[in-house]
Amino acid sequence: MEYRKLKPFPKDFLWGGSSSAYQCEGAWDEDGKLPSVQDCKPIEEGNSDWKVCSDHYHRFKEDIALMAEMGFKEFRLSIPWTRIIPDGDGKINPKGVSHYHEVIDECLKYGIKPIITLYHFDLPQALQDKYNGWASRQCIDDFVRYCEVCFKEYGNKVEYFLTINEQNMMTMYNMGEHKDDKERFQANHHMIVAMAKATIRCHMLCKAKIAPAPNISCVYPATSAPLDNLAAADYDQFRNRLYLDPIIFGEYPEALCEYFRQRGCMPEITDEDREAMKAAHPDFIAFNYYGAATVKYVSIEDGEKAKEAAKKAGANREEFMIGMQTEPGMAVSVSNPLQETTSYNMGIDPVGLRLTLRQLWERYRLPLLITENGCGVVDKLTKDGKVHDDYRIDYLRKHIIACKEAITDGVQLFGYSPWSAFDLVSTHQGITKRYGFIYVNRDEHDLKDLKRIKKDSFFWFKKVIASNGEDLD
Ligand code: IFM
Repeated sequence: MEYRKLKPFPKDFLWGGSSSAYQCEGAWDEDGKLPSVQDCKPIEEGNSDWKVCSDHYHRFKEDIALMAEMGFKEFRLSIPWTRIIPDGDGKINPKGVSHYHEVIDECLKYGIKPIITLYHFDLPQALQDKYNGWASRQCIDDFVRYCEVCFKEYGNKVEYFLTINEQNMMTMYNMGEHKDDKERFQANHHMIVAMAKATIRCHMLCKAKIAPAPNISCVYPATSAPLDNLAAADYDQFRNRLYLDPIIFGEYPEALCEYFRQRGCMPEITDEDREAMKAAHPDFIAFNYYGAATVKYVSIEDGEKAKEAAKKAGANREEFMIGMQTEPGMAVSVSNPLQETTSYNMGIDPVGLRLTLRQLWERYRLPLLITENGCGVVDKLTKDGKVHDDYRIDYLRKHIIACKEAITDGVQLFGYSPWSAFDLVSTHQGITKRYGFIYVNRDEHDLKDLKRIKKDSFFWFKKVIASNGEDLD
């Protein structure tokens, strides 16, 4: 609906920006850190590796000072498990622990609240080698032990922890490279139990609030056909609710359980797992949003054929994506000609953001925090030493208005943390695809001087924050 007047953002609304360690820190083997699975993954052709990234590990003071200049109220960063417990289950690394005390203290010096992601795709490689990572139940206890170190060390200065970033993307795109769906969904279940147990321990050990941080988007049916509408509801269970219902309600969505059973991939759930899932109560929901999904119905037979064809195509990324986005007898994800996209084919859909916010609020009744949303494109450093990123301003403006509309709808939204605070290395498109308010002067392989340059969006966002979201011009 269209309102005549929109409500203002709450007075203490958290404006800021996000990052993840392996994409910005560099220093991949310094101060006792051992490799994570990200450090060991083959690099896509033409892209830079993770060794230096934006060199944030060494330049965090400069970066945080710039965030303070923009007026940030929060900064979302991740702590790599491999800096705190380098091999995942052995000795605690004092240098790693003290580094994040310094980072957190630097944020607090400026009144910026650090929001800490405990896991952002970066499993210790040692655990991958030792027991096949999340496919093993042992990973639950090792993750919880690592989280406990963080709660004890930082819990008296950090107000917000996030357990696992984009668990749903890891499962949907099989980032753990599991051998089949049975193992893939068992690993997913272990992550759910690990989050539940970490949530419980956080509440026991400190006063901080804690939440999951999946990538959530509303799902549109490709047509008004009844079966496409069913596909949209089913895909919502698969894409979104599979990762939120168990941690918030303590139960998997029912229809999806039957679907998994009939496909032979229902995870084994112990009584202890159920108990932890029921006893865990996240304080809020953090979520990343980059555009709505659109699906159409696909029969079991056609879906199986599409998956087989994708498998045969092997390493071809496009075919791989088709395979991963097809759920036989449920839905296939399709592109939406009515949704605008960026040059990297990512959605630009602020209406979808409003709808997503409403659906989350209506379903779970927990306060919401947007932990990622942003415009990843090629930015050009012009001869005058500036970056005129009016497209980013336009993108963010539309999404901030959508947040305001959702707040007017009654949604309890308490922060907006776009991706990313400053330029960092994208997982698939390297540093070429940039999201930040602050330009980092480097190319894919030429590190140049890594100088920080304020983009036009820097000055614009500063104004937005100073006016608490009223001045969006
Ligand atoms: O770079 C990623 C991030 O690690 C997780 N969310 C999506 C971002 C942009 O693609």
